[in-house]
Amino acid sequence: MTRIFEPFRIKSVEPIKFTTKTDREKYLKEAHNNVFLIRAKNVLIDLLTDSGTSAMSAQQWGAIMTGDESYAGAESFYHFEDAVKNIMGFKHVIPTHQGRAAEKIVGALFGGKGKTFVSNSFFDTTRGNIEYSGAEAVDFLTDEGKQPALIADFKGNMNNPALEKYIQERGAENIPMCVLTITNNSGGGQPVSMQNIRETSEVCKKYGILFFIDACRFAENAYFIKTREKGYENKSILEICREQFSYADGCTMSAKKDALVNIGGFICMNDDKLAMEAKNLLIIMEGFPTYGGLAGRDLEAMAQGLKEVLEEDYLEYRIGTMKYIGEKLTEAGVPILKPTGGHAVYLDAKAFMSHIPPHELPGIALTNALYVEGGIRGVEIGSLMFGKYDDKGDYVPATLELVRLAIPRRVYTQSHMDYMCDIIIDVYKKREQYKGYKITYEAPLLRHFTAHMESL
Ligand code: PM9
Repeated sequence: MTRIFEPFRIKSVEPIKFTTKTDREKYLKEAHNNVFLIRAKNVLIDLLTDSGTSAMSAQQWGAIMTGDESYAGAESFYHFEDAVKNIMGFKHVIPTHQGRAAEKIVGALFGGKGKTFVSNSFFDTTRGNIEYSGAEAVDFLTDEGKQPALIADFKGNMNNPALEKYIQERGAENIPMCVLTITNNSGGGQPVSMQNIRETSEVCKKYGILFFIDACRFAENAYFIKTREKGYENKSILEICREQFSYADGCTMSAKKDALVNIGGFICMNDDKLAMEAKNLLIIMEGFPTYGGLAGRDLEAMAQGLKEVLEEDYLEYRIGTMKYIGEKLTEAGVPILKPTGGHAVYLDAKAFMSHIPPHELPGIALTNALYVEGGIRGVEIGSLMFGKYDDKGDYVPATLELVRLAIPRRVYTQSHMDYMCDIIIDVYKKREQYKGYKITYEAPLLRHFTAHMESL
């Protein structure tokens, strides 16, 4: 692939501030060598997350002006509900202010001590909400998904034989819910096949376990099914999306991803009694069920975004962007997680910075080098994020040392992506000169957000 064709014209722009390498060295030092603590205005290309960072369309901004801000029964709610039902087909649609608020309600409804939730891979916030309820969260990712260099079509799949064996051992009565994350963010934005969705649903039905989809990137997943799974090549994205959800009892969604908005989320389900209980919790936690912690204008933006995300030109550009970056980097010998997924490119920092041992945080060395050399902000997904101390206080590194470059939707052009690849390749060529880091401050939980570090 030699060209990314952005299927839009730009109507409104945001300036990018240029900084020098000396400026960036200073900003990084002031931020204690943690890119989370840098002011966004001092970042040239911000790839910290694809969540809530989408550029909205003229139609979405137009819809925002028509938002009905009535407390109860606003028209905007019904537009939003129709848009969700059209794609997902569930009977009840409950808005929340973002994904983790939906997860909190699910955790409160179904969680509790002694219970176990199962998944292909729980995202951090989903796991956090389950564990906060007193329950535990266990992953059953397919073996293919655990091998960064292996090329396979659906590396986000659930390992259903392992799941079924676990259900038999643990007892289905202790497992209230199975959550299938599509695409699988923690596993590299890798897709889940329709066959795997169907099989997971069958396992859940057999044992009477509720089957929910974590739907954040449902349209990106559908595009992979269309282009990679036999029998789906002639189906529309909408048809594929509907089939994905037809196997589930409900879903949680962070609309900050595939609804192309800056804030929003929702829960869907078919069961009347459970939906009533969820709405009762919603009223305490988020707001009345026809706004759920959002303004009417946010509901309008979601309704419109959910239409735009189904456009094939858009999805081709979106998934094609990751492929384009992946091919450019691979050609230059840069080690990446393969194949590229739907929303991000993951650099394999263990191989990239092979001279830096895990306890000296190779992913941080790489993240910080990309910022200093080119003003690019990625995020370490390695031993800073997932490293632990065992019972004796000895350091246990993460299994993988990755740096995620999450691409915001419709924000950057091919020129930005080319610039980013040039910087990564340049850093790769002189990788031996970068040093590791040691942690000088860490919070007891989720330390990567606020840690302070020093170069070794
Ligand atoms: N994902 C991401 O950057 C937002 C930042 S979290 C530190 O990848 C899945 C699969 C997600 C996700 C957020 C959420 C939570 C649930 N499931 O951020 O609460 O990728 O809207 O969604 C982030 P909210």
